[in-house]
Amino acid sequence: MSPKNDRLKASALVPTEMPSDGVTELAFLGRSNAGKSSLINALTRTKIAHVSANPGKTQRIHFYRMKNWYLVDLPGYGYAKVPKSIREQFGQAVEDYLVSRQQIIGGVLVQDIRRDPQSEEMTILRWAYERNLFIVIVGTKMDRLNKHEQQTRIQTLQDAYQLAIYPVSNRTGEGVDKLREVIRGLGLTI
Ligand SMILES: Nc1nc2c(ncn2[C@@H]2O[C@H](COP(=O)(O)OP(=O)(O)OP(=O)(O)O)[C@@H](O)[C@H]2O)c(=O)[nH]1
Ligand SMILES: [Mg+2]
Repeated sequence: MSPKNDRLKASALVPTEMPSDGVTELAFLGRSNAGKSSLINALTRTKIAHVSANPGKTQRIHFYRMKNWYLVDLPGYGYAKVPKSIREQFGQAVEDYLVSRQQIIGGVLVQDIRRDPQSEEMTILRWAYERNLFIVIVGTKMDRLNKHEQQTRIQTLQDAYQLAIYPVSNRTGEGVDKLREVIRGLGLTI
């Protein structure tokens, strides 16, 4: 195993492949290509998560070992070029994980700041609310917009989600410190 992956505890599709030590988990989820893996690397100041120009790359649930928790990188959904049968398998894996995993305390819903939420995002919020999970919404790729567009998009997404949006750029690092503080506020060391 390469050194950059020494924090990878498990790569799973079904519960039997997931860690069974009961350690708290915080999951990163969102549409394929939204910037989940890039955000994980920016937050952890590592290159643990694989970033690719080809969407749909993260095809299993990855558990990364942090000090007192597991950071969970869920497969991105909604990428049309991934065959339908495989897409459904990922979707099912994400749903099963969110609906039944006991160790999870919350999710970081990663969303390209330029896109509007769709039914998948609203479904994820509903699953989270049903279980009283903590949810933080992160708007990525802020560097792609000018200042005026940034303000407009943040407001639009806040109205759509009825939640605060944490804007970030994984490229410039803008907003990443603030999000790290939110995670620390959950008692998770990062
Ligand atoms: N400009 C810019 N590009 C970004 C940002 N975050 C991610 N990207 C780019 O967006 C593409 C997808 O990023 P990933 O981090 O692999 O996205 P992902 O959500 O993990 O994608 P899947 O694993 O396919 O679900 C890559 O080309 C990244 O370099 C950002 O904040 N700004
Ligand atoms: Mg990824």
